[in-house]
Amino acid sequence: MTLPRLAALSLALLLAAPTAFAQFTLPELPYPADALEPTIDARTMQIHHQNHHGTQVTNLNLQVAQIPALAGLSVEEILAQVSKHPPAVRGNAGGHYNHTLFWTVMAKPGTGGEPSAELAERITADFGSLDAMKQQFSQAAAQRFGSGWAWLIVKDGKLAITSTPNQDNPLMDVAEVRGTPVLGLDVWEHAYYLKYQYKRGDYIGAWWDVVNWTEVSRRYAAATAATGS
Ligand code: MN3
Repeated sequence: MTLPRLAALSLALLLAAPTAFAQFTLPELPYPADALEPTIDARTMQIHHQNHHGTQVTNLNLQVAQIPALAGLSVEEILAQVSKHPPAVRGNAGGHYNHTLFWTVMAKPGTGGEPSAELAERITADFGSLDAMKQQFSQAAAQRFGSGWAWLIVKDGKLAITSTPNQDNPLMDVAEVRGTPVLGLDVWEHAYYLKYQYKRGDYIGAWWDVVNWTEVSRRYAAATAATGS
């Protein structure tokens, strides 16, 4: 290879390097991949994080490179106007937001704490009790047909439970019920199939052991402060 050609190739590689100027990056898991065992096995966490979420981040950056209107926007800003963009933006921006939240609202069994006083009070006011909220949330997760998510959201200063198909979420302008998620559960088969196979209900029931209530409480406080309610 001649020197000018080598230089041209190097320049092309430099310009094409997706990591150099990536708008979005795959966050590290906030704990080791085996931290959620026995509820969620390490292999599921590794594949889920590196391959599923990782691919969504890569594909979201490819979309951003092709659509100038997305440059410099946060993922939340993209979700708020997602109806204006191709389905690939909806799936990948949704997937990136959803998984980023999902990793943070889980913790090693026995370390997730309890809902803050403010959150506990709101849960009692809106659902009657924590157990009643869990039951309603679990039902939403179990009844989501096919792939999707269950959510606990702040909407007009109150808590509500909803579910979305695919990688949709309540921040999207296309969502049936809109609000700010404080807790989300991935019920795609890739989230549980290695350990639970077809038994989604067992996965949902076990999952409460790894909920990080400290983080859910922090998100609740942020969501209510942001809406002034
Ligand atoms: Mn997933």
